[in-house]
Amino acid sequence: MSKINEVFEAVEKGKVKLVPGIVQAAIDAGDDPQEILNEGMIKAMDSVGAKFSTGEIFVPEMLIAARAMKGGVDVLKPHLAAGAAGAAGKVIIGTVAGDLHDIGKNLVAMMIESAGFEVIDLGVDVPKEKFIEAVEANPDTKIVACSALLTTTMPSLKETVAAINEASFRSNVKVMVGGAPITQEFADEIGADAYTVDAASAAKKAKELAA
Ligand code: B1M
Repeated sequence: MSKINEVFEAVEKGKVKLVPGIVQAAIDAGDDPQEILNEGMIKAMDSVGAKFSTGEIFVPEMLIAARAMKGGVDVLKPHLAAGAAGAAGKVIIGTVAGDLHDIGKNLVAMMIESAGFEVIDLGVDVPKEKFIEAVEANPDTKIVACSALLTTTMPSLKETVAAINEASFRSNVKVMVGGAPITQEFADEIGADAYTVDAASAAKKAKELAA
């Protein structure tokens, strides 16, 4: 019997210690790893977000759920990612300044890595200057990928893309953006080369852009 509901509940309730074992049990029971991620973990985080919006839970609970999800992703990683590391080129990724959300960014990094890229992850709350410096230090970079999860950090994403668009290396790199509040329209408006809705489509798009 599918164990995806158990994954959902354990992540939603922030059962940090239990999640890795439950995810492993789901894999052992034959559940599809992509489904464990989408239907178990990401849906649980959506539920956590909805409960936060209605004041049912607060930041500490969101943080614990995030920790629980990370433990589950660690177990899933070898089952989701399987690529020839580095062969497709270099990608620099980070969550923009002012934004501390990293689960989506980490999933994008993981999927891009599994598509054969070498990923340099700058982490969260990354100032635009740090993106620029990272590309300058890695002139063979093919893609800069920026994540933003808050409506309040959309301006920060805009500034980051503007800085990259003004940099001397601009014609050598492609800029990808994403995150829950981002849309294709916003990506076009700020001058990014590509927007994708999730980690799997980000990896697919990265392949196309680097070809
Ligand atoms: Co925050 N948070 N949070 N939070 N948090 C959201 C985003 C929110 C929607 C919750 C809500 O109110 N419903 C809301 C934003 C509202 C808005 O802006 N419209 C919110 C808020 C308000 C806040 C604070 C302001 C709360 C406060 O302090 N009062 C605060 C801000 C802190 C800051 O960043 N400066 C805050 C803090 C936090 C925690 C630190 C507690 C924690 C993050 C921990 C961590 O990441 N290590 C947290 C969490 C866990 C969430 C929710 C519940 C879950 C986020 C998540 O990991 N989702 C979130 C609600 C929600 O998302 N439903 C919420 C799962 C993840 C897989 O999805 O990140 O969307 P996501 O990534 C997706 C796609 O977006 C896409 O691919 C991924 C899936 O494949 N994607 C890309 C992401 N980046 C991409 C890049 C690409 C392409 C695709 O190309 C480059």
